[in-house]
Amino acid sequence: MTIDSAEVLVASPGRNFVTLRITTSDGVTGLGDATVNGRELAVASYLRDHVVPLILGRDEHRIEDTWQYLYRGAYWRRGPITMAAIAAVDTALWDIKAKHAGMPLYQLLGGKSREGCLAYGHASGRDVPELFDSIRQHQAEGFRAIRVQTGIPGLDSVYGVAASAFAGAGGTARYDHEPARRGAQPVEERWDTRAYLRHAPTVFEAVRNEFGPELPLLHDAHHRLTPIQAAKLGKSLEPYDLFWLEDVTPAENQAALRLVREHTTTPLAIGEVFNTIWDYRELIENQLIDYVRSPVTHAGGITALRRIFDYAGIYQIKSGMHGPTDISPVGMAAALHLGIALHNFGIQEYMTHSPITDEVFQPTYRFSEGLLIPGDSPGLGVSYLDEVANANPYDQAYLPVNRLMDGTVHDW
Ligand code: KDG
Ligand code: MG
Repeated sequence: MTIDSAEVLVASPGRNFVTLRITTSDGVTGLGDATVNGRELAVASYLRDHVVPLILGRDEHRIEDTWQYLYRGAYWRRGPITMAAIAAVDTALWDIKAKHAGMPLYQLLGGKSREGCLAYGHASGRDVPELFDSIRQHQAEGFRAIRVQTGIPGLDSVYGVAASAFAGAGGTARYDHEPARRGAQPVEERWDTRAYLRHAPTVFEAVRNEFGPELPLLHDAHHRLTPIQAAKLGKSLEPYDLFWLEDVTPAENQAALRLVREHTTTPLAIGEVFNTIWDYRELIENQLIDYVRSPVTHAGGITALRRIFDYAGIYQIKSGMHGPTDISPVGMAAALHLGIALHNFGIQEYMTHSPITDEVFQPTYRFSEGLLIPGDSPGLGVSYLDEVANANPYDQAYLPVNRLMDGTVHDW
């Protein structure tokens, strides 16, 4: 049995997604997510022009060999586009293998290590009262762990706060934090680090006073701080006992995390923009982080991400896979099959998809009492309805660009 066809499907049901569908000579299909937010067409071209021609006719069961062939064989290694393309092939081949076996994928990854994957949702508000409403709504929906982001006095819009909360920002529902905006140019935002560092501890103090000490709280600094600013933030949030503080500094400089670590016991999570195990080497070996943020979609697929988690597990570092809306239901299903099987699972980010997205992908995973549970049908348990997808063609969208108050381009 061989790979007979591989289609690159680009559509915008609710937001843009790139999906790879592999079909084998005996008619089994597998899906992989290759969505790179704001750069979708680059990965679609990489797949169509350079990967699909290489995998046609290959033995669909040789997952490891295909991974090595695409990674080492390209000569040009790593990077988000390459690794998302490899991830899509890898995920689709795991989907196919599990369908051949007649088992949900997690069975091939070692079976269940737990009943479900603890998920965290995104609560946000322009101010503290709005944030409290959002936290209450998430608790009512069943979330047992909650990410907290708020507006900052003096700034018009801030990462992580539902776009619709900001007048004229184009959001449609109260809590629809979707950072990519449709249009030919990215939206520009403004950022003030000192205002943020002053404001953040006051928000967490208010949340702890209102919701008590038990609720696991998370926060994303979204790569905006210098190492010493990050250290200061971690220290100032210590009294509020965060589950994690995420992406405190731009991740390229792994050594920066040593400085942060030396100053704070707030747990650190990083890596949603990493693509390989090499991006984590210093962080894991020196125990500078507590959670690995890479998702299946951007880190070379199940084969490669499993290696990162096994390596992290040696140092008691846990998984915390990225799960925003730009990880498609295919990427989310892959995360849940891996997460339920892993020993060192930590938590799963879960930003629910829009109804039109779910209509295309028909995910069988479910959210129940704070846990995400992968489907039990053979494979990943995700479909792709061409008719619905094709009615929603690709529509260019970009993540925002960030500038400091004086106009200097800053990390977003
Ligand atoms: O595509 C970028 C988003 O997925 C990212 O900004 C979301 O930081 C993010 C998160 O933690 O979900
Ligand atoms: Mg993040």
